[in-house]
Amino acid sequence: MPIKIYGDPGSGSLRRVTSAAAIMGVALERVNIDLFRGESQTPDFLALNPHGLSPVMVDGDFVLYESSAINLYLAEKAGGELLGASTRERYEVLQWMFWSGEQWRIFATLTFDERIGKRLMGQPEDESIVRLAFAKIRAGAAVLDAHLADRRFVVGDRVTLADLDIAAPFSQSHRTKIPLGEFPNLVAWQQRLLETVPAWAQTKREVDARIDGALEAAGIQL
Ligand SMILES: N[C@@H](CCC(=O)N[C@@H](CS)C(=O)NCC(=O)O)C(=O)O
Repeated sequence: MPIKIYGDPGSGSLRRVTSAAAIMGVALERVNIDLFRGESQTPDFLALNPHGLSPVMVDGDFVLYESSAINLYLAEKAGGELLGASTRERYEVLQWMFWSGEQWRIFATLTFDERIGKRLMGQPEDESIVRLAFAKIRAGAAVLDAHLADRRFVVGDRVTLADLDIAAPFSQSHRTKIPLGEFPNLVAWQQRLLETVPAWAQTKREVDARIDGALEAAGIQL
C-alpha cells in the first residue's frame, strides 16, 4: 500500500516532505487538501491531525503529522544520506532541523499569515507582527549566512533534511518580502539548491503555481 501524504501544493511544509521523498525515491500518493477552502478543518482531516495543519502522512495504520517527523520517518525507512553520512552529521542535521522549527520557520509563517493569508481574507496586516518577525529572521539569517560562508550545504557536502527545513521559508520570500536578500551566502545557497537538487526546483514550480494562482484568482497583486 503506498504511503499517503495529505497537503496543499502551495504549502512550504508539504514541499519539505515531497522534496525529500523525491530525492529518496519514495513513492507517495498525494491527497490534495485545499487550505484556502478550509479543508484542513473538516472532521475527517481533524481526525488525522487535531491541530488542523498539513501535511499528514498515513502509512498503513500509522498516522504522522509534523513535516520534520514525517521526513525522519521516511529517511529511516528509505535509508540513504538525507539524515547525514555519519553519526556526527546526523546530530548536526537534527540540530539544524530543531533550530529551524523553533527559531526560524515560524517567523516566515507569521509573515505569510500577515502578508498573504490576511490579504486573502480581506484583512490588513499587523505591522508590529511583521516587524518582530523580520527582526528574528535577520538575527537567524546572520548566523546562517556566516555558517554558509565556506560551505555548500548546511551539513556535510551534500543536501540533507537540514537544508530542506531551513530553505522552505524561501518558498514564499519573494511574495512576503522577508529580508533574505541582505544575506549573500544564503542567497547563493538557495540558488545552489535549486540548481543541484532537481526535486527542490520541481516543488518550487508547484508552490509558485498554486500560490500565484490563488492570488490571481483573488485579484491580489503584491
Ligand atoms: N510545524 C508544522 C507546520 C504545518 C503548517 O503550518 N501547515 C500549514 C501549511 S504550510 C497549514 O496546514 N495551515 C492550515 C491552517 O493554518 O489552517 C509542520 O511542519 O508540518
